[in-house]
Amino acid sequence: MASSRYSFFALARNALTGHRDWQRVWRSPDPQPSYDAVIVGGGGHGLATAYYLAKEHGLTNVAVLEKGWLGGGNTGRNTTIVRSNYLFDDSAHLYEHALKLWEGLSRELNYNVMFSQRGVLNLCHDIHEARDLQRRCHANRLNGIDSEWLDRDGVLGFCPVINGDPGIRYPVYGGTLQRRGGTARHDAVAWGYARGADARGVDIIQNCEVTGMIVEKGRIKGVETTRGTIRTGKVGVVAAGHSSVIAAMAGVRLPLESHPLQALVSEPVKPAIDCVVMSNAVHAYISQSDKGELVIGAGADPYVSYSQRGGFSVIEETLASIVELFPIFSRMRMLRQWGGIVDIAPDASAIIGKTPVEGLFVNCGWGTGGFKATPGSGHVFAHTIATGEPHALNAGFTLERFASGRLVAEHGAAAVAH
Ligand code: FAD
Ligand code: PYC
Repeated sequence: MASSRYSFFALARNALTGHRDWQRVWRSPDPQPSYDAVIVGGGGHGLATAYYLAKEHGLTNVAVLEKGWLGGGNTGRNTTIVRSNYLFDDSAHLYEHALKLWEGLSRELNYNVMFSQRGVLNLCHDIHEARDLQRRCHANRLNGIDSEWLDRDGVLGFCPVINGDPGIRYPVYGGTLQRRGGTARHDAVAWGYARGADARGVDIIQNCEVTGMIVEKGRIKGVETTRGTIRTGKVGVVAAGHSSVIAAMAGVRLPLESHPLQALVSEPVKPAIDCVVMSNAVHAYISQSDKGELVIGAGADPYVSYSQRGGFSVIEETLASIVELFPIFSRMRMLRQWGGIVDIAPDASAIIGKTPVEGLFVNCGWGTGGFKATPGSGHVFAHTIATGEPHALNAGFTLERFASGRLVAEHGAAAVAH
């Protein structure tokens, strides 16, 4: 690793020379005519998949094809909440696997992903919600996942900027706390995995849109792209809100709906809230970024769309809830708002595995909550692609479950948005 003295002078020289000698962190190769495996989608999940394919399975003749720029999809648009407090065993194990990987990720990638375990507080506002949260808290603990039930005073003690007034529209009743949960730097995760994959020989190809699938006798044979045809026997589709569009190119129908999910940030202020607070009932959540901006999010827009903006009414309702729960923030000005397209499955859980087309694999359906899964998702999907068999941790997340009825109904744990 370069010394900090070298880094300082290199930084200064680059700043003064218009970045002429800036060292690229990954190569920018032209697509080859064929690869052993092709990953469609250069978000965190696709890049993590490529990284673990190379690192753990020795599969390095791999391309990641990204229609735009790395992390320009939901990876760069999300509000970076990481937690593993899901209800059912299958999900709890998968998200906890991811959380454990998060805990060592900066070291693993030698890249600071700024993972901050500041605690995630899930609020409830009445006894019915409290029973749901308590049930999930008990289930988490049975699965070895840290989770604490806090009554109203406990909540206000942990996060004093929350409004404790019992007269508000949704007074705080209590909540659960996962202390190991928190936030991470979204771009860094994509860049760290990209650098690690590239260093192991993976070709990362941006501005390369997949426009068609080549399927012969029920087997995947390659993909058509805006930069030519690429032959391969294995394709992993990791394209979030566009997964169903891409799978349809191979004749596979996925049970997904694509919805906009919005977020916004305020002007930066001094540290004011040192944890993450979420409330399903009022469709709002908040944390503070390292820059000082309040990071605020909403529920998914109720209609199907591919517009990365979202409707004003949704954000207006969310801000009304935030102002009621946090009167201290009522005079803050909002700086930026955006949306991402999330892929929502009927049971609010991911789909990771084979499809009816041999050699075609999907990793999608993460909906409003896949950022937290990024390392775990890439890790198990790489195993699935390399071996053709599910990893023990994604065996429950098959596409067939929508025919068999063995659903993993995580609407309650899937945060504010489903
Ligand atoms: P993406 O990052 O979207 O990557 C998919 C890539 O595929 C994109 O870069 C896209 O350009 C590319 N692509 C699409 N079509 C093609 C094509 N034809 N050819 C080539 N490439 C293509 N999750 C959490 O856990 N915590 C949160 O706090 C959280 N907050 C969120 C807030 C918002 C506003 C949004 C929108 C999402 C949030 N999520 C959150 C969900 C999370 O962002 C996603 O589940 C996760 O980032 C998905 O990662 P990905 O790599 O699968 O998808
Ligand atoms: O899954 O924790 C989550 C989440 C928070 C905001 C959007 N998704």
